[in-house]
Amino acid sequence: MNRDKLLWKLQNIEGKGKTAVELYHEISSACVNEILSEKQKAPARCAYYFSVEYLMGRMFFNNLLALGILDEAREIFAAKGFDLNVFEEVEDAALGNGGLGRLAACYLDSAANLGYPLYGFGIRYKYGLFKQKFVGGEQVEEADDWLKVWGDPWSVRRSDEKIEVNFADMTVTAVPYDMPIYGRSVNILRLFQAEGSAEAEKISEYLYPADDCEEGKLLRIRQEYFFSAAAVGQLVQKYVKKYGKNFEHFPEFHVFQLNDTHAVFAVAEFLRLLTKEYRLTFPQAVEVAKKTFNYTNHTILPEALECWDIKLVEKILPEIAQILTRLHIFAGREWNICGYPKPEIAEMSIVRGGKFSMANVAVYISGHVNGVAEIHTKILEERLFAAAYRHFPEKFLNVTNGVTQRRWLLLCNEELAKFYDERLGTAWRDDLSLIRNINCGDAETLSAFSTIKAEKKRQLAAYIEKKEGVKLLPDAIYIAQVKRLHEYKRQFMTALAILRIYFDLKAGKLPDFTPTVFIFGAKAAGSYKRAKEIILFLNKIAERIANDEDVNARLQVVFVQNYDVSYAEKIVAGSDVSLQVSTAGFEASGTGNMKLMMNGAVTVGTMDGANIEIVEEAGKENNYIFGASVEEINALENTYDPITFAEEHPRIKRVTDTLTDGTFEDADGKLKDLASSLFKQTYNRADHYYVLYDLLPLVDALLKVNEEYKDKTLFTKKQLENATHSAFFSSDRAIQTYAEKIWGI
Ligand code: 26Q
Repeated sequence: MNRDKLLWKLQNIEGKGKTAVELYHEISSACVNEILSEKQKAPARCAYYFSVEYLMGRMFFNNLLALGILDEAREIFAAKGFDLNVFEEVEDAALGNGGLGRLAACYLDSAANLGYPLYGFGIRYKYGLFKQKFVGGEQVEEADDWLKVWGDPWSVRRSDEKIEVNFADMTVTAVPYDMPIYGRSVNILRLFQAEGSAEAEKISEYLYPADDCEEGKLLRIRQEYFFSAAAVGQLVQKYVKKYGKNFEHFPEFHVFQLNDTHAVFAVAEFLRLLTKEYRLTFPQAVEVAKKTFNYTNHTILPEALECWDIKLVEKILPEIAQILTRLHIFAGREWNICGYPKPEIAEMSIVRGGKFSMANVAVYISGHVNGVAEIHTKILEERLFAAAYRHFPEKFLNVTNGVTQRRWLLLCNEELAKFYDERLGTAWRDDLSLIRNINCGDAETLSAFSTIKAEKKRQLAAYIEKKEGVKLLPDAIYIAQVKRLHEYKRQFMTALAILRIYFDLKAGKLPDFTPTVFIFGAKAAGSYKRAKEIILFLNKIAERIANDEDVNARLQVVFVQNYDVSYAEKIVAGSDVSLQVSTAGFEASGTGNMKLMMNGAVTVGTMDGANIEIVEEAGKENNYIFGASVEEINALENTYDPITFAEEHPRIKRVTDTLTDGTFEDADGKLKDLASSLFKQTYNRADHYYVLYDLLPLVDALLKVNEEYKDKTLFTKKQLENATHSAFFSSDRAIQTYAEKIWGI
């Protein structure tokens, strides 16, 4: 990339008389053209990432930063009387729900920066994740028409590379939109748009707004097959053109990574093409596939494990259903010959109870299967895929997640980046492990860090005031719980803990309480009733506390609307404390925990997901671990009775009673329903996620933070220890691991 030429081009963009949208397009297009003008030599072996979600966030600032022209561009346009910050209004590219989609975005960023050839495939949704508003404390969803105002100048439509995808009842054209990812190498994220009949176009209209699946949905199957088949079709076509029909060498040039089971139809399509179009025998095709595919699991929630009704698949994809059935028989025969016990074969089977188990397809075909944190991988090996692990232990490995320090530090906290620059030079930007060399015991260093944290808190408060119209308490501890809304993530438990603190404050039992602000951000899937009730409950608590003169100078709750990547950038930089309180064994990894840590928040968390590795890196003494471990939870399973438990703990009962005793207005019984999730068997057992069991330990942990925060130097040191020990959680490290251990690129 010719930086001077690009800057010169920007210099020559006429500012006068142009709208912000016009300028946005001119600047973005100049960058894209410059990036693409660079001729890339195609590497022999490439990795391909198959993901139904990419949560890219705002592209503009990140790309200018990657190009190394962000500061200059700001100056150039300031001189023309135009403030680039206007582009903070540009919509996020929110083509994902949460962790899994954002991880894909971080990985693309890291791969390009490290110069690894990693190409992404996915869907170009017309509408991204819904926009969220609160009306009377309740979540209201609105369509995310992200292209309407600002368009998408960071992508290039490639009509010349379109490809047809066939369903039994229609043919759909998949038109690629290529988004260059700039770094040491220029990689491409290729998102397919569905075109053709009105029915066909529906396929790429909406992102499924749930991060779990309750039942098989026809449109979801169409989406998954649509992009998987388009991607596989193109790669196979290109290979045949270049190397002919001998597929023996295909795995030398290609390695596929399945981001969860959402693209497992790619396996079936690959087998279909090789056997039906290129005349390989079925065993030959399976052999090639086994050398090509790899699978990452991101969840062990039973309701999120994809199992598609065979009848449903047969209806719209008869050939694919046939191939999966054949694979089922083929694998079964293989396992039988090896003499594996019947129950274990049943456990690993592709067809189970009239459904295709997509996870079992993935595990069978993949050369490598990985979990996303140590404890999660262990759970996969011991529970979810125990039989497969027993017979194919060599397939399994752990790759703990990571996040890109470019967006989650350089971009969102330039003050902290400068702090490192001044003390370490700039080499840490590409090798984050160097930040460990900061001396956390040095008084001047601590004071500088504390000044930065105070400034980021001030910026966050200003932003929240602008967006929500709420003035945050100054000089308070900022505690953030920001993530998708899910029962297992236990925002509900935090709500009850806040009520506990509220009652104690009111009763004068906490005379030395340091003012505290709880910041929540979360979207609930539109159909997830219970999650929406938790949002309502938290908003009611926020209102109650705000209106209570006894406590509102010391305690505050704010639930921000429309939490997204751009909001996250502000919150992770401006928080003191990171709440990661999932029921042990349920959060595969978490990545928000890493972003907050990188910006110097201490963790109040359970021994779950990557929290365990976070405290290993930064020290247990610098964080606040509480609650039941996986082993304890497992042991409780048959004995835990939340009703008795609450009766035995009046401090718990006092707060759960507020759901039913008229403390809060509840004409439509939503809070009553929440209470029943704790005390009655509903779709889960009573208090399935051990909210009450871990509640008082959470309150204690929060009060410990509150006490220790008073020693400013000590607390700042804890924060800095966390920030400077976050290098392991860089997605650069994660991508290096994938590249070396799985992809061989
Ligand atoms: C499946 C079928 C039908 C409709 C939707 C889905 C679906 C969609 C999204 C199922 C799951 C997801 C997303 C899962 C997810 O985001 N998991 C998170 O992945 C992160 C990255 O590895 C982890 O850090 C989190 O712990 C994990 O919850």
